[in-house]
Amino acid sequence: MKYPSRVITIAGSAAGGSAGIQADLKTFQELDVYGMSVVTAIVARHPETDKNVHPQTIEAIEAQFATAVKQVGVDAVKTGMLFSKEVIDKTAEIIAGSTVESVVIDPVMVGKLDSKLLEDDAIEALKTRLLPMATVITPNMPEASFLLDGRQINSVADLKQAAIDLHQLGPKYVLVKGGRLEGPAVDVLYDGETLTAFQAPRIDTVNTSGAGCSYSAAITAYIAKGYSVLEAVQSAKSFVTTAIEYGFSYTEMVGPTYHAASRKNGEAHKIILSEERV
Ligand code: PXL
Repeated sequence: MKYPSRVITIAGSAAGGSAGIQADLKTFQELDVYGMSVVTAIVARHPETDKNVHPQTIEAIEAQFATAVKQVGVDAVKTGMLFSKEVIDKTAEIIAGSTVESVVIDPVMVGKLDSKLLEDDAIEALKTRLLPMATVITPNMPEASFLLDGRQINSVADLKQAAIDLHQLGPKYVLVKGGRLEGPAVDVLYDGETLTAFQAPRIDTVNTSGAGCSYSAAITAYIAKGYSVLEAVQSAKSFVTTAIEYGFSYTEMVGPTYHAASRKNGEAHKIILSEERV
């Protein structure tokens, strides 16, 4: 038997199970890769103190990555919530010191439930230390805007220009996600030469907690399985669109996407591609 590819997420633990490490591991399992994790912080709101982010120590972060490398080995890595400059520096150092070939960076900044997932003084470290090491970066519109010094992004044309400009920071591929636009759900991928737009139907739901985490986790899983970046994005978008379609909530709060939806329903959303050379 060929063993599954080995994938690790370096991210925050979302106690509610919809986002962060939990979304990543559910996605890895659905796509049949071997999932591992480095927890950078625990996100869980204390009912009395209101404290929501509980960072882990640099030592604990290093220990988790070292354990995964020694016990199992790592084919691909994804990063999510890193929270502080210190964690970003350490993450860059441990990835650079490893043999991992594929690196997906989701530049997580703010959660749907209004938690601040990246400190203000960490953005520069993200730009200069981590993004240049990436195979793919996956900013949503607010994140792309932050990384481009506050520039407005309001259209597919803006997504394309943002992808071209973010490519200057050094990643091999930039995927800017247009989830917050109206109309079809369009994301734009740029590799330094060609812009590719990926289009899926817009799904009318509020239950999208962890959709971005799951999307980047799925991209990482497909790359680890040997797909090209373009194929990985296409397959991951189909997976996450189905997960969003079957999103639900147990309470009055914004609920999770349904990671098992593609498997249970044998369903895949068709993603329309269009290419343009720049
Ligand atoms: O969806 C972004 C996100 C990422 N990582 C963690 C989170 C969230 C949103 O709440 O909690 C740990």
